[in-house]
Amino acid sequence: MKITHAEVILTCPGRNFVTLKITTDQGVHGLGDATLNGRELSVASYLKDHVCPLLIGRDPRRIEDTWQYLYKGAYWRRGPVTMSAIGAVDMALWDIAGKMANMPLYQLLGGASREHVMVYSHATGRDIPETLDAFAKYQAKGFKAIRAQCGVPGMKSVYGVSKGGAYEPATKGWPEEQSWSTEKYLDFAPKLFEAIRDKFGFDTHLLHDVHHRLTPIEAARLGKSIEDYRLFWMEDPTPAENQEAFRLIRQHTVTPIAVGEVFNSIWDCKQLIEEQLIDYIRTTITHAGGISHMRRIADFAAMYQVRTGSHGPSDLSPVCMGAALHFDLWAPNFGMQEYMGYHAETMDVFQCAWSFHDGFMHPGDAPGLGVEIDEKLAAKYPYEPAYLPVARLEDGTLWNW
Ligand code: GCO
Ligand code: MG
Repeated sequence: MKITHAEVILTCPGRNFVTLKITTDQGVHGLGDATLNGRELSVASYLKDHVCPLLIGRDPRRIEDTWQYLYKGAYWRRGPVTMSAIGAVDMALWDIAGKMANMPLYQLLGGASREHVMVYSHATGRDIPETLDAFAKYQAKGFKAIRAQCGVPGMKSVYGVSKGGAYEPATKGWPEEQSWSTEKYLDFAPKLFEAIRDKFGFDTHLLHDVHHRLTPIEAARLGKSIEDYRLFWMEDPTPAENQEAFRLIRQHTVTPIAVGEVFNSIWDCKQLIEEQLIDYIRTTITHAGGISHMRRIADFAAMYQVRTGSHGPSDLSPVCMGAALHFDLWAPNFGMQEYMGYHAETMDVFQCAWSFHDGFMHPGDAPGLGVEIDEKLAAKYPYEPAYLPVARLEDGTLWNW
């Protein structure tokens, strides 16, 4: 059996997505998501110019060997571009394997470890009353876990808060400039969680994303000051390049910590997991080398009682979401899956076998990933350049967005 075609599909149904389609001489095809928000064309080129030619003629069943070939064989290892490209190839090959076996991916991985997968969505508002309304709306939809993000008094725009409609951080044209004040945020954040717990009690899991904005000692102070509100997790409290920094946060607070959406290999997670400095690892199928590599990360994390909490924003395509749900259903140490939902145009282009019911999702039982793309419709939405914002302190210093 041989791979005969490997092509990259760029489409913008509501936002940009990069999809890899691999076809075999048996006529079976597989899909992989290679979307890297704001840097889409770099992965598309890495695939088109350097990876797709190498796939032609290879046996699609040799998933592990292909992974090693693309990882070790490139000489230049790791990084979001390389690992997203490898991730897309890996996903597409698992999709083909599932279709050949006539089995959904989760069955190939070892079968379901649970009935369904708990997902969280985003409640956002410009102020506390609006955020409380959004929280109630997600509860009414059945969500058992909700992330809350809110505008901060005195700050013009805040990460995670929509300007009307669904939250989408990337903007067409040049990167948007946002301003950030740690002091204003730290004074305000505990009030938001207090209001949510006062109004809704403790039955719904409450999550929050700090989005890399604090220093370690500030993160420690935040974690400590919100312990009574029992967050499910406090995400990315400080940038995680310097992993020792998390020792300091841990010394001060028992608020659980989730990190890793920007990580792309097991090496990025190693110290945080080994030293039990985090509780949830946020790596995703697309950005962390596909299903084969994510399985290694999950198994390693399980040794330290760290659970998975995969990144699932609307800037990862439904192909990634499909793969993630199969993975989540299997992973013995699954913790939580993010699910923001998608634009209607996106869901017209991608047909998905997954389902949502009462706060939980299931990948469905279609063979492979259970996600297909309507290529004709995709072609009607050409790629549109878009960037993520940048953040500056109030004096103009560039900060972590
Ligand atoms: C999350 C993330 C996203 C990212 C986005 C960047 O927790 O969902 O932080 O909102 O900012 O994926 O492309
Ligand atoms: Mg995040």
